[in-house]
Amino acid sequence: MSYFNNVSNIKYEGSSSSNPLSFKHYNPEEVIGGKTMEETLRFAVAYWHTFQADGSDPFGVGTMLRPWDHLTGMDKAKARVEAAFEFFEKINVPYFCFHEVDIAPEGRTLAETYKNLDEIVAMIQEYMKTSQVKLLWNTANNFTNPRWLHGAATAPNADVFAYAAAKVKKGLEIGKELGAENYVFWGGREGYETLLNTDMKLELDNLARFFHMAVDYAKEIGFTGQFLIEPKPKEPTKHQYDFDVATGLAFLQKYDLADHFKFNIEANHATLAGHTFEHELRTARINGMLGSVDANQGDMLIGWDTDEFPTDLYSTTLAMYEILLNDGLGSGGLNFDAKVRRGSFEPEDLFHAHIAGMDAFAVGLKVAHRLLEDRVLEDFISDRYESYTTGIGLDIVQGNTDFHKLEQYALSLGEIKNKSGRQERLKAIVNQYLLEAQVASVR
Ligand code: XLS
Ligand code: NI
Ligand code: NI
Repeated sequence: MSYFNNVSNIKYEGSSSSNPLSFKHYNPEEVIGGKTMEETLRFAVAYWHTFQADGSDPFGVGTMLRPWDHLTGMDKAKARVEAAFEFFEKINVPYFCFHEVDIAPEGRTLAETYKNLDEIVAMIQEYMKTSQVKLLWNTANNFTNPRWLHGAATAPNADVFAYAAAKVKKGLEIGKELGAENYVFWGGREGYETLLNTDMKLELDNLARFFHMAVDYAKEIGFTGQFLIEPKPKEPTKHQYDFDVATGLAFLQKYDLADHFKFNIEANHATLAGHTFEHELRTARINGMLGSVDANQGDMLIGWDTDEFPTDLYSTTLAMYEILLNDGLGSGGLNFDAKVRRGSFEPEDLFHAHIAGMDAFAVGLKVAHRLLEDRVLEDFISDRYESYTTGIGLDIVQGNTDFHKLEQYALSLGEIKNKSGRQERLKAIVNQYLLEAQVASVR
């Protein structure tokens, strides 16, 4: 049975190809900086957006046409697994990611949900035996069902906390069974709507207790995947507790969890927090906490999480720059937490969208690699901070001075001379590298 009949395996054809169903820049075997593109980029398909999303929005019903539409319940779930593995193979991604509700329908009871999950997980396991595709991460959907309306691990109701724990426990068992390389905690409804009814301290303490129990259980069953927190500042709640990387890091450090977690950074969540994507990547990287990426992009004119496929080459370049400086993503990857627009309702659009995203990151990788090779920004930056390599600057960074000595030094200074930051020049250089990457691959 084939679900995407009119699409065959997507191949690299180079930037001069006019075949829309081909990669123009993503050449999985091409070696850049000692690693193949496939090894560095580690792309993943998000099960929820690609096989579940129906295109509905607050103003209209679903629009997507999918070859499994006529089915229901477990039959639909099984068709989706078949379709998913066909899609993974045709688009040539090495990884996928899911919430448990994406792969199997919730039952009337938790036990029934487990039963549905076990059946689908066994089916996925069979497919994984013959397929190359691996599980980048799984996660729990503890936000859609009405029981989560006040949150999960931060809910005011202890029964809800217990139910959330059971779901994560099961998720870790599934992750172990399927060889997940990471396990993700996105905040869902962990946050608040109004402080008038919220015990913020208890909710945060409980969240930490929840994470500690998850760490303990992973150890108990021998689940060795990396734990990841995915920050987001708002939506669905007004204030999400895992606001951004800096907030998440302070939380992890306060509760003695920092050794067990890294961050899964989503581009659109960064911009919702009032940061750039690269700011969040940098904050995680310099703290040794950059784990994985939800590769998408937002829309500056729309104030919510639009989860668009990433096509902005400037942004993918600066993201890949951080990722290369991080020496790659380790067990993480670039997961397309992105959905086709409501008007792009044909199955074929799923291919066009992934091709666009994969090519955008491939260009980003090439350009970032050349920028690093030529030490364009590195040399400029080390020159900019040169004053800290000798004299009083060296004393400061080596801890050999104090306010008395610094005051004496300052009093002896004549007029202070600053150097230009050359921002516009640097942006022009990055553009030059971006355009040259294009030209080079057309030749
Ligand atoms: C929602 C999040 C979600 C996580 C996984 O905004 O991005 O999709 O990635 O729960
Ligand atoms: Ni995400
Ligand atoms: Ni998102």
